[in-house]
Amino acid sequence: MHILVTGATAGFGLAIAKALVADGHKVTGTGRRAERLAQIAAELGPRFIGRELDVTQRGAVQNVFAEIEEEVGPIDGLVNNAGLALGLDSADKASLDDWDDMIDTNIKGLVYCTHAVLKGMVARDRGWIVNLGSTAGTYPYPGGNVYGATKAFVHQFSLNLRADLVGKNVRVCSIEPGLCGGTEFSTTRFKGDSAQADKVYEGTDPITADDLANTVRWLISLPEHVNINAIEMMPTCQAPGPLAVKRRV
Ligand code: NDP
Ligand code: 8X3
Repeated sequence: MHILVTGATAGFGLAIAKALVADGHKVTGTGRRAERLAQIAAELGPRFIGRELDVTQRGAVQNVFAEIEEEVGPIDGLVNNAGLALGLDSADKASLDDWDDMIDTNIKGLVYCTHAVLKGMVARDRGWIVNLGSTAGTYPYPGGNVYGATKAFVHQFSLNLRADLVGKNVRVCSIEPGLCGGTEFSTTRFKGDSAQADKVYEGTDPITADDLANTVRWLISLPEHVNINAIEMMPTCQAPGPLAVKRRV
C-alpha cells in the first residue's frame, strides 16, 4: 500500500511510518522540518518518501498530495496525525494565537488532507483514513479548552465521514489516546519547557508511540468490510474520573 502519514518527523507519526515501512508499505511522511525528513529517509530507505508540508497551508496540501500521487501512485491510506496542544492556561488566560494555531492544525489541516484524498478513494472504492483524536475530545480537563474541542471535532468529523461513505470500501477511524509519553507533545505544549513536560509523566507508565503504531497495524489488518469507528485508549495508570464539585468553604 501507499500510505501518507502527516507529522512523521516525531512521536506517533514517526513510529507509525517506521512500522508501516517495516511491514513493506510505501510511506510518504510529511512535516515542517525538512532536515528531520531527510534523516528519516536515510534511515528507512527507499520505501520512505519525505515531503516538507505545513498542513495549515491549504494550497500546499493540495499541491503536495497531487504531486505525490503522480510520483508514487494513489494514496491507499492516510494517517491524519499532525497536531498539537499549546498551553494549559484556563480559557480566560489563554493565548488567542495558540487557539488559532490549534484550530488551524488540528481541525483545518486535518480537513485539508482528508479532502485531498477522499475523491480518489471514493472513485477507486478503496482506502482508509485514520485520524488522531484524543480522550481530551471526550473528557474535559482544566486548561484543555480549545485543544479538547479540536479533538471533539476530529471524533465527530470521523463519524460524519462514514455517514457519507456508507456502502463504500473507504474506512475511517478516530484513534483517541489518553496519556502518552516519549513524544514531543508536552514539550510543544509547554513551549520547550522540558522540566514541566517531564512532570506530566512522572510515576506513570504511559502509552507509547509504538503502542499507537501497533494499533494502526491492527486496524489496517482487518478485512475491508470491517470499519472500527473509534478507539479510545488509555494506559492502565489512567481512568476517567469524577465530575468536579466546587464546594463553599
Ligand atoms: P509530537 O509533538 O511528538 O509530534 C507532532 C507531529 O506533528 C510532528 O511530527 C510535527 O512535525 C507535526 N506537526 C505539528 N504541526 C504541524 C503542521 N502545522 N504541519 C505539519 N506537521 C505538523 O506529538 P505526538 O506524536 O504525541 O502527537 C501526534 C498526534 O496525536 C497529535 O495530533 C496529538 O494531538 C495526538 N495525541 C497525542 C497524545 C499525547 O499525549 N502525546 C495523546 C492523544 C492524542 P513538524 O514539527 O516537523 O511539523
Ligand atoms: C493528549 C492527551 O490528556 O494530554 O491528547 O490532552 S491529554
